[in-house]
Parts: sequence; structure tokens; C-alpha cells
Amino acid sequence: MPFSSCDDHADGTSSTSAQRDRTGGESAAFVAPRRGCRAVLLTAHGRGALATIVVEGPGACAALRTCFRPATPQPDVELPRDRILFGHWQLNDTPGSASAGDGEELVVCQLASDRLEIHCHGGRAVVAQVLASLQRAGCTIVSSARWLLSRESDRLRAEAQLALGQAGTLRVAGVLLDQHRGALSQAVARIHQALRAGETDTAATLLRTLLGWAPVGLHLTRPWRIVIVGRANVGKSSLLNAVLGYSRALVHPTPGTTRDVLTASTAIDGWPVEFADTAGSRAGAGELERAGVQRAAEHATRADLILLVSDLSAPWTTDDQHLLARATDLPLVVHNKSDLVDRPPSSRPDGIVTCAKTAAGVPQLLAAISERLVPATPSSGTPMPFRQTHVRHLRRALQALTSGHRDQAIQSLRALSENRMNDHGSLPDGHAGAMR
Ligand SMILES: Nc1nc2c(ncn2[C@@H]2O[C@H](COP(=O)(O)OP(=O)(O)OP(=O)(O)O)[C@@H](O)[C@H]2O)c(=O)[nH]1
Ligand SMILES: [Mg+2]
Repeated sequence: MPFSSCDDHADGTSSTSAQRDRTGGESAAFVAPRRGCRAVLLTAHGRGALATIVVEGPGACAALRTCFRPATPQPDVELPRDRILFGHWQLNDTPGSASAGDGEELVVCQLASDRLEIHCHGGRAVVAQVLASLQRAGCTIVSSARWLLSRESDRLRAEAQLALGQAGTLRVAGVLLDQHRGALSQAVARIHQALRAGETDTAATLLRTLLGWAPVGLHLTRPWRIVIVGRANVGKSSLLNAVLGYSRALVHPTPGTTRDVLTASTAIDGWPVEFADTAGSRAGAGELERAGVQRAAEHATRADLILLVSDLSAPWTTDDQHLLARATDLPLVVHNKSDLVDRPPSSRPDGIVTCAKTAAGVPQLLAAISERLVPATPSSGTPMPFRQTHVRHLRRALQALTSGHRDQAIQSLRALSENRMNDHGSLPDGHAGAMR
């Protein structure tokens, strides 16, 4: 984004000198930084239909007025309260610049004397430029993470609100909403209470239950990765297409068709997943094909689930057996091309029988995948850790508890709920993009 965050200034002021406003309103040229006035993008980062920006603090209205012209002129600096005003936003007020005079139509609503909301198109460029002009008008651009944490005393709830911006499906959004409503905070408080009361067994049980949901919780903002492997020509790409319901991957009778890793996102039972189709292994493969197979193997090491596809009309070979043995966790075996055999041979490992050509067996395959990824369905309001930091602190607490260090366990839980950020105004672990 072309604007720079001024969060880190000790006095909370912006370092960017404003340029002259050519729209006839308050001049933004050399505007003194408005101490305490801040602007924050509330909607998720990235492209969207709409974006919402909050401007708040002393001088919020004056800052907004340097760029915004209501369609119906308003006499006062302050705009009428709680009224949605349509108008023009001067996007670039740098005299002589190629885009000087560019503008954007948007709506503004003044909610309090020092708090306004701007609703504009959600494209990255528009959002970046509106924020940049607010910065030129003296506002400090604050990350949504910093803003939320400064308003919300419950850190875990604030984090859930931020994570909601990354929810890929309604189902994961529902689980995150539960955490935002306090499910995780209350569970942590209960453990705390048990620890303080000396009920260490109860605390350990509660910790284990909470940690048991970590494999689901950690995927609420990141899809499960499913990697499709198998010998060449067994129907891996056909199966991917059958699962997706559209022709994503190239399919051909010639073995060695897929060379590179090809990914596609979808949802199974409302859980977000990313499939990766890979190059099939076979004897006599050339250098390029072997490089593809190597890449497939690397990808498989990062998988949450491996689908090992085999051809039911061909014998189960040592290559299939090798692929089965190499997978770190037990892969889900798929016996494809069922239409080519009258009766599935018995001398093969258990698996799902499919015909990628007709999509027969695909519903069963999806059910099996869902069962593997989320073995127990969380009921409404189930607390679950959804960030690596949560899992780390909970594990530490459990470890301390099982080694008889109750105080350390309490400390780890405190660290989990503490409302603290690092010096850069972001939360101190992964998901950096979302938390920025
Ligand atoms: N009869 C039948 N043919 C299938 C089935 N699935 C795939 N095929 C055919 O098998 C051939 C290979 O299919 P692909 O999906 O390209 O196989 P692949 O495993 O991705 O092959 P590589 O990319 O070369 O590793 C194509 O001619 C498909 O039409 C099936 O269930 N039944
Ligand atoms: Mg293929």
C-alpha cells in the first residue's frame, strides 16, 4: 500500500506533510499532524465489494473535510449526526501529479463528534488512496489489530474478530463468531479458576479438551491441504475435476500428463480445503517428469491429508505400496476406475472405490475426507484455540501442570489472555497478514 503506517511514532503523530487541497475546502497543505486523530480500515485486507474506514479522535471531521465534498453542501465542519452523506472524495491532491483531480464517489456518516465512517469501493487502490489522503490530512493510520486491541479488553475476542476477516466459509465463520462471543475466553477463565482453586485434575482435563480442538481451530483461517498422489495415469486429475465439479486439471490418456503441482480451493461440508494435484510416478520418466514427481513428494510432506489414488483395473504394485508407506500419516486410499472391473479385487488396502469418469463414489470420498479432517463435529459454542500462540500457551500450561508447576501454568494462561502487542503494532505470531 502506498501509505505508511505512522503507528510507531512515540507521540502518535504522522510524519507525512500534507499537500495542498485543490477542492476549495480546508487546505491539507502543511497540515499539522492531528494529535490523536486516527484512521483504520475495518474491513478485511484484500479486494472486496465495499470497504469501511473509521476516522476518529480530535480533528476527525476537519481531516475528513480536506478530502470530502458532500453532494449537498454542508455549512459546518461537523456533518449532521447519523446521516449518510453521499459525496466526492478527492483522491490525489498533489498538484501536477498525473492523477491529480482523480476522485471517488463514496458515503460518509458522522456517528459522534469525533468519529466518522467512510464506506467506499473495496478495491485495494481506492482503499489505499483514501487512507493516504487521510494520512496527508494529518491522521495516523492504525492497523485494525492495534485498533481492535485498544478498544477490546478481551484479547481473545479481539483476535477472533480479526480472524473473521479470513474465514473462508460460513461454517468456519460461525465457529470464529463463537470465539468472538467469548467461548474461548470463558473456557480459559474456567481453567484459571480451577487452577487457583487447586483443582489441578479438572484444569488438566479442561486443557486437554481445549487442545483437542486445535487441529480444527488452526484451520479456521487456513484451509486444510489435501495432496493427491499416485502412479501416473491412475486418474488423479480426473478425480480432482470430479470433486470440484469443473474441469480444473488437464486429463489425458498419456501417462505423465501432470507435471507441476496444481492447486484448487473448495469446501467440504463447509470446511475450507485446498486440493493439490501432482505428477504421477512411473518407470522411464524423463528429467522433467522426475522433477515433477520430486515436487509432488515435497508437497506431500506439508499435507494435512494425502489421497493415494490407484487404478482398480491394474494390479496393486510395489510402487503403490511404496507411496503408501512413505506417507507420514495414513493416507486415504482411493481405488479409481471402478467402471473397468466387475468386482473389486480383495488383495488391496481398504479404501474408497470411485469412478472419476462418472463421479460414482465421489460423495463417499468427500464424506471420508470430512471424517478424517474433522473427526468430531463441534457443537455450537464449542471453545477452540485458533492461533498457534493459543496452542503454544495452552500446551505450556498443560506441561507445567503435569510437572507439578501450577504457578507456571497460571502464567502461561495469563500470557494467552494478555492484551499485548509487539513493537510493530501487530500480534506476536503467524497470520501476520490478517492481523496487520
Ligand atoms: N474408465 C475410466 N477412465 C478413467 C477414470 N479416471 C480417469 N480415467 C482416464 O484415465 C486417463 C488418465 O487420467 P488422468 O486423470 O489424466 O490421470 P492422472 O493420474 O492425473 O495421470 P498423470 O497426470 O499422467 O499422472 C484419462 O484417459 C482418463 O480419462 C475412471 O474412473 N474410469
Ligand atoms: Mg494428472
